[in-house]
Amino acid sequence: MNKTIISCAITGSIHTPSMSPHLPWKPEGIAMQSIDAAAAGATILHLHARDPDDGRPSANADHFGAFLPQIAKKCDAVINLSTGGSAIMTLEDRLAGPLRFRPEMCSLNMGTMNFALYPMAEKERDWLFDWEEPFLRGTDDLVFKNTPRDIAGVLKLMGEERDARFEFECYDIGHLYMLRHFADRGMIKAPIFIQFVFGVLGGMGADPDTLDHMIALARKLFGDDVIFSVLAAGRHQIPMATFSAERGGHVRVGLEDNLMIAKGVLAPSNAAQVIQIREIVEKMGRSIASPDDARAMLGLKGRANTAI
Ligand code: KMH
Ligand code: ZN
Repeated sequence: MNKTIISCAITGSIHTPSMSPHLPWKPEGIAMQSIDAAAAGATILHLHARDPDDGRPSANADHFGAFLPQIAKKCDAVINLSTGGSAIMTLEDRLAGPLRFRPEMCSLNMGTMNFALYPMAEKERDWLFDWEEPFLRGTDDLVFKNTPRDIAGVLKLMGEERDARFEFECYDIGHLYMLRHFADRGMIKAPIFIQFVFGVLGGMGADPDTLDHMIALARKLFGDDVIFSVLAAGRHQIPMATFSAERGGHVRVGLEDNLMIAKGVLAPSNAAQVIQIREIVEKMGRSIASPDDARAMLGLKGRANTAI
């Protein structure tokens, strides 16, 4: 199918409220920006929760519940809930929202790793909330824990028992081999949707040669079962997404991964980034996958089978 899936990651757990006034962290803002991103062409909405009082990363199911019904009412985009949450959370915490809402998709991070955000604390800023600077600085000694037992647990609870399909987040070569290991254990259904993640300090750097290697390796390990997409942090977001689309892959944008729209210019919204990549993809002669196209391509169970 000559169609490109645009995922949009609306808020995440990396950036903090002081970094951009456009980063949505209140439930109304997360809902509004999600609906607008879908209207702009986002096929999949990748969602994290935030504490409505101060924007800190949250995995509280009630915090998800404060925006998911509004989104579901106003758009048909595929809702993909993070099981990565934030590296400061336990896996049990991270699963609260996905367990309650049984989404069509959820993310699954394929390895334990460093997830270092502390360079972002170096920029001079007026911090809006007390938690932000220590949160970022503390990531110099933080492990993002995704052991084989953790991964197996998510596959069982969300995949086997709740029929969700996955955005397999692979930040390194070893993560592809871990994915192969779980395929060999019979725990993964094809098609396998891999999100190559570039530019996180602790994972692979944003380099087109590395992307080519990852694509070749994924095809070697999974053959035709693989469908790949690319996200890259910060200024690499659009260039790496473009490389992905040029290679027949899919793309992810959104303020979770990048706050800018051009050098030195904050993105006014998630939708603005969706429009930016959409125009690039359409100029290549590709069209954007609708949510139902993505459901067919990825074998999703459908919105009606969720608890959203
Ligand atoms: N923010 C991305 C680099 C997840 O939600 O499971 C990683 C991510 C993880 O999206
Ligand atoms: Zn995420």
